[in-house]
Amino acid sequence: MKIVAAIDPVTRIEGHMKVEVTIDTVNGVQQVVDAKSAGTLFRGFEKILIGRDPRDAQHITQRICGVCPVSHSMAAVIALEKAFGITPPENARILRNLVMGANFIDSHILHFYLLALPDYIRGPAMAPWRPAWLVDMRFRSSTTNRLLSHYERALGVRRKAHEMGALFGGRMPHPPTFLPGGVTAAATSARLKQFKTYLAEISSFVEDFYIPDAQTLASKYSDYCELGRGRGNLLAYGCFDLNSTGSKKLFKRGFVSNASSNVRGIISTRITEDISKSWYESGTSRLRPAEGKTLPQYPKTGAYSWLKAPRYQGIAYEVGALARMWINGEYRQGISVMDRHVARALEAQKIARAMAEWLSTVVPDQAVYRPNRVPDTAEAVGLTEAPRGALGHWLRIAGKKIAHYQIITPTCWNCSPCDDRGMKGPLEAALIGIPVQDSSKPLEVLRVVHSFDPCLDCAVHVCRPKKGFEPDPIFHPEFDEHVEECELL
Ligand code: NFE
Repeated sequence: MKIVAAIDPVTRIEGHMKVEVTIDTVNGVQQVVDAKSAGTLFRGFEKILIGRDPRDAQHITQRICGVCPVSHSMAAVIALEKAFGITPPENARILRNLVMGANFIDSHILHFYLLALPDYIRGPAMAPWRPAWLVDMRFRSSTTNRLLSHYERALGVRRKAHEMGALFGGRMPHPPTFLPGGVTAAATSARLKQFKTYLAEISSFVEDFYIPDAQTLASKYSDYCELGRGRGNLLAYGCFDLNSTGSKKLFKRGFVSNASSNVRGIISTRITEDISKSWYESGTSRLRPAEGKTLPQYPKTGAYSWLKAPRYQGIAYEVGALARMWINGEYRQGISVMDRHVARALEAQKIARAMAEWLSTVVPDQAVYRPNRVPDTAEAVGLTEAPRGALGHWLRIAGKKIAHYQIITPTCWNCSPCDDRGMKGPLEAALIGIPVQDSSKPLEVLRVVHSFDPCLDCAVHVCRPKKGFEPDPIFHPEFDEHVEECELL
């Protein structure tokens, strides 16, 4: 007998998400036979940007999310600098990389210890460990206690990663120092020295705790090295520019199909967004982001998510640390729940090591900003990576103002709904075939969801309510208390 189970809201992620699975018995094994992932709030940032000074973009877009604000700033300044026809001074390029590196490491540690690990260990009988589905907990108490002590330690390390990023970011999250032409933070010897001290301590945590813990998890739950694969299509825009034009990067750009080692180049005009199962006006499907529209339509027959469905040449791709490491040729053990965790930990190490090298190439007290002018008209795209994967900002300027802005976030790629050809999003595809012991506590489903590290804040976002507005369950049918109307619609 088929059972439909919904996890709504999915917790230990950022933002608001619902996952619905259909469970049936196939060949004697109870398993997921269908899956739908849905973003349950609307994001109106693209509309907020229209008519603004283009130099507001990096400040406004980073407010999309507190976990990957640096990447939104980075994508915005890349797009703006292309539009302005400028490049930043060397020092600025490196300082931006250092701030973004601090954010990546912080985000990966946050994800592993605070968001994913509680799916595998029995924590103390208190918040945030309860309520919990305490099934399939395999670690003995000594290992559990060790991991719990690392969880606690991770909180302090995260704080230090924030402090490290704030040295050149101004503060964290939402660093105000990025702007087209460079940064507003001086590269003083004192700050560089302080950064080095932080980095040494954080790197030790990554090498001595995070990587071994991820490997411990992967070996105890080795069946999850075979679960949650999906189609095996991976894509990355690449990031951490190693020269001023961005032609050399720490993580390169490319995509692979079906877990192959054949990395192919990306042509950004081949990216489109399908909205046939998304609450947007039907006439706006399969548009390129340079022409994309944000026109909500709710209700809409057959639609189930506020996320659009990004596709490359019509195909859905998984993005994130595993995709980056795979495309770089540095991790090709497999595509699964555990491979995502291990690749993320190894990526944190790779970034920390690169940051130590970059740090030594900053020339103290040299220029960090190049003056520039806003052009009358221009069009550009800023492609980079956020901790959760490929991030793109598409910008058009007219009359020195923003005339068009579209953002495709990593979680839109990973948690996208089905498209008009019936192709499921990467998370949905990864859920098919997952065995479920107890359909009233589908922890196995949650483990797959968490392995993608979803952030629905980035993918979708709510706006401020209209004055005197009476709530109407138009934007969120299930959660009336969250219902708000966006006056920008
Ligand atoms: Ni809100 Fe984000 C990252 C971006 S995910 S965390 O990483 O962009 O959609």
